[in-house]
Amino acid sequence: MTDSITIALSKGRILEETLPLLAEAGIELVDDVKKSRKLVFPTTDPNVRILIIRATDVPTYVQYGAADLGVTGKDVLMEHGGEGLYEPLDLNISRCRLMTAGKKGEQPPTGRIRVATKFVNLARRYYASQGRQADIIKLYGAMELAPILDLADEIVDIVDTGNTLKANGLEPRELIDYISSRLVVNRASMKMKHGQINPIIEKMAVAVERRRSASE
Ligand code: PRT
Ligand code: MG
Repeated sequence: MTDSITIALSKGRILEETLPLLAEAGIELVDDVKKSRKLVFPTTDPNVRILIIRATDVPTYVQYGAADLGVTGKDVLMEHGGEGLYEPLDLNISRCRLMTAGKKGEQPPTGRIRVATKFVNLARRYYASQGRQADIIKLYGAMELAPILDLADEIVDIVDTGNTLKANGLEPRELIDYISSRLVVNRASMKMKHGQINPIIEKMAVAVERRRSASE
């Protein structure tokens, strides 16, 4: 029996960098996602469909089995907590760093610190691990504004080139972690649909490894 497989992806860099890897596993989109308002897309494999959802929703869809597989940033995964998920493969794509940042040339306060971020769980754990008392302020975007407007002493955000911080008068402080996107699999699907999911993981792993050695 062949089960149907649902893969959750998000628009933007993750979609763009994941599609070539899926293609090597024989899974390609039939429609042009950019021109469509649909959220569910068929692929060249009649048993596989792709969902396009918000990046932060990907672990949730996979956790509850609404999708069998998903691709998500390690940052999003750390914030979600990873409950109900296997993380079998580092895809080595959408790489960046998770950092604290503050106003350029300014020292962080020695006592209690106010931190603005969209990664509230992750930030709470990080400051606790450093033995620092932190008040975490949840924002949904434009974190860079918070220190400038004295909403917070520091932010926790993704940094790639550092240009966004710089353009807003901020500078990176501490590295929390190196980030890349991961393949995640629903725990029950991994058991029940093993025969279909395993070959996808293996073929994607081969594609990732080939890229890694080509870039050395
Ligand atoms: O955009 P949306 O709100 O829909 O969701 P999202 O921001 O979670 O999704 P998306 O597609 O922007 O990012 C998906 C994943 O890509 C993230 O979860 C990260 O794991 C990874 N990634 C890699 C990045 C970046 N690089 C990145 N540069 N995610 C975000 N950025 C943003 C960052 O937030 C900051 O505003 O780019 C800015 C920093 O870039 P530099 O080059 O100026 O430092
Ligand atoms: Mg974004």
